Amino acid sequence: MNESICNLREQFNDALLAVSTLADLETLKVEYLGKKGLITALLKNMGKLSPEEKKTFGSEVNTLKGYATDAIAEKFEALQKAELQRELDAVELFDISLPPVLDRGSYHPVTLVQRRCEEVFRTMGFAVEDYSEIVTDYECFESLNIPPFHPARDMQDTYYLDNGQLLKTQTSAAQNAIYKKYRDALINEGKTIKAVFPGRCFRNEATDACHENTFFQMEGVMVGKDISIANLIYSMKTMLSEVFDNYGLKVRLRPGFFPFVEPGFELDISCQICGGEGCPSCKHSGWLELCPCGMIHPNVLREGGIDPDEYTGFAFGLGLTRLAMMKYGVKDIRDLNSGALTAMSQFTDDK
Ligand code: FA5
Repeated sequence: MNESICNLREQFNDALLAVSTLADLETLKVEYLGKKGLITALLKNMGKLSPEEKKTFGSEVNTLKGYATDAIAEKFEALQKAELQRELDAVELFDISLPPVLDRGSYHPVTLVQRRCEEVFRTMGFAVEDYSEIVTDYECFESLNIPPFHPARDMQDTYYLDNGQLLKTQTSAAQNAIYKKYRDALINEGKTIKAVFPGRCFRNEATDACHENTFFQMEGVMVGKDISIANLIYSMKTMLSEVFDNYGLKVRLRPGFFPFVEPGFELDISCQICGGEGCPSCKHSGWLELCPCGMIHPNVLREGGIDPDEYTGFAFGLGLTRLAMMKYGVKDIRDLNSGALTAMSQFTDDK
């Protein structure tokens, strides 16, 4: 065998023996078999040899290459086995005969308050409706008396899809479809429209203790003959006293502007975290905006195919996520989207 090939084979054997990790083995492989490796380099010297010598030398280099390739593969397998064994040795032994811990999960606090509200509204004769999270500009704004470029749009920036649709900013986006669904029963059969529609809403805005970019609302509407603010206040009071079991809750109604109601109100509840003293959860005001509401604007009824000279109605947009905060004493709304299962499971016995 050619002396330089013989020397390189010995050098390779010594180096392989010294390798003890997979990473070092990879380095060795590149060093000997890589494009610029030591074995490959041998072939570059062949130019000076006679055709006969070239033949023998080439074949010997190839034999060495095959030998090194096999030896590296064998070492790779041995090192991999050893590494696996080390990992297995590090695993703590456990008793497989112990009974399993079956954690079956729990309802999210928002789901709990949503179901409670649905229950309460059902007892008052409201239908519970579902609606899409992706809506058109018409559904979310234009049908609600908010034309393009109306300044009220600035209050609700959202996430737009390439096709021009958007993630709904408010459950009010379903109002128009609800009016169209029930108007025949209203007009032909004299049936008052009563519906609530909970849903996830999205807003492109900064988050804090009482604002999230993804949150839940429950919209409610009642439309019929002579529906008045008295009906609105009664429905709101009934819902809140049922959800909070009448416990120490103060409510206030103040004027509020929304283009789709006239008159419009903000319905606030006393902060259940600080008892009204002021804290970060209520922006230190002692009150939390929970459920804006008002008498449905004539333009909105008209757009839904209902004659505002004949029928009136109220609408509200209850903040379900905030309601869950207040009901369960969650100080920061962001915790409700945190996915912290242990934290969320403490609010329900119903697992
Ligand atoms: C609206 O969304 C109106 N569509 C409500 C409405 C319906 C008014 C029908 C009149 C008639 P507003 O942006 O204020 O209004 O949101 C309503 C409620 O949703 C708030 O009071 C609050 O409880 C909740 N809410 C709004 N933004 C957020 C947010 N970023 N994070 C958590 N809750 C929110």
